[in-house]
Amino acid sequence: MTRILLLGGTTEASTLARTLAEAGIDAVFSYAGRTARPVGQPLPTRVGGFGGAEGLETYLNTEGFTHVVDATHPFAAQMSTNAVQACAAVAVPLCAFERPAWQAAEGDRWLHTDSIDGAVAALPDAPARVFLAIGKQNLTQFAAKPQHHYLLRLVDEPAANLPLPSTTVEIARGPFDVAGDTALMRRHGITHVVAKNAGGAGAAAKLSAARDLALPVIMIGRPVVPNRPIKGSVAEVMAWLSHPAA
Ligand code: 3Y8
Ligand code: NAP
Repeated sequence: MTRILLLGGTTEASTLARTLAEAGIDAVFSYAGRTARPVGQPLPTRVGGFGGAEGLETYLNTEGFTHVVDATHPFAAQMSTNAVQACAAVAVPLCAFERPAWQAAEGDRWLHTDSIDGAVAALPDAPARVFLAIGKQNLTQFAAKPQHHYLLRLVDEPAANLPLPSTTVEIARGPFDVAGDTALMRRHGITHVVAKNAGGAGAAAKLSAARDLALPVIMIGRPVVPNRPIKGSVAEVMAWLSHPAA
């Protein structure tokens, strides 16, 4: 009997969850518990880590899952790595549901880097006004360049005080739109944008806004994760679920 563990936390995961629920397929949606009030899902939902690859292995066994779909964010490298390890150990088929990386288009002014530290290094020395749209887990590295004013977009109000001296905090969950991001960047006189190459539509608005405003974007490339089959659409995932060997 099919029973699916859906590792979520992205727009793609929410879309797949709706399809699985509508098809009446037995599935569990999983959040890490990063945000205070994650969006509700139409599937039974668990929140919190599994306790590493070993914890996930135990969970897969005790809960009798027949498939795992990793629809986490491309930067959730630890979760994806653990899923590859745990699924191999218990011989449960795994596929990723992942959106392609964004590609620079005509008129884009992207500076590519492959790490957060690379993004810090790519910022100018002269004081700038930086839209740091990478969430809150990697802010500390930017304290190396305190001369800039940072516009931070976070999902929840920051609990502790921020590691940066000059900031404006925008609390928003996304998905975002171009008009909203353009107005936001104009309002704050933004001169540079820092983004993770999340792909997908949920966070692409700031890139279109940057192009329209002729602003440079420091684009952080995706971390490497171990190989597993990658599906690019709900239909491909549903087909894989019927024949996981494919
Ligand atoms: C907890 C679930 C949906 C999901 C929406 C997508 C779209 C908006 C783009 C910007 C970039 C950022 C951040 C972002 C995006 C969607 C999607 C996506 C980027 C939620 C969610 C959870 C998280 C975790 C959160 C991280 C943070 C990253 C904010 C829910 C809203 C910046 C990544 O406060 C924290 O600790 C936040 C942590 C991981 C990255 C970071 O390092 O801080 N996402 N985001 C998931 C869980 O607990 O398992 O709360 O409802 C999901 C979404 N985030 O259903 O439509 O699919 O990409 N999320 C980045 O790309 O740089 C925002 O502001 O332009
Ligand atoms: P990560 O660094 O790859 O994972 C760190 C630990 O968090 C994992 O080892 C696991 O804990 C737990 N975890 C991560 N995703 C989980 C999930 N869906 N269900 C249960 N446990 C999970 O992950 P992250 O980058 O912090 O991302 C956390 C969540 O935010 C994910 O759902 C991801 O899809 C979402 N998200 C992340 C980003 C981003 O920029 N990283 C952007 C948008 C959304 P254990 O080791 O204890 O099992």
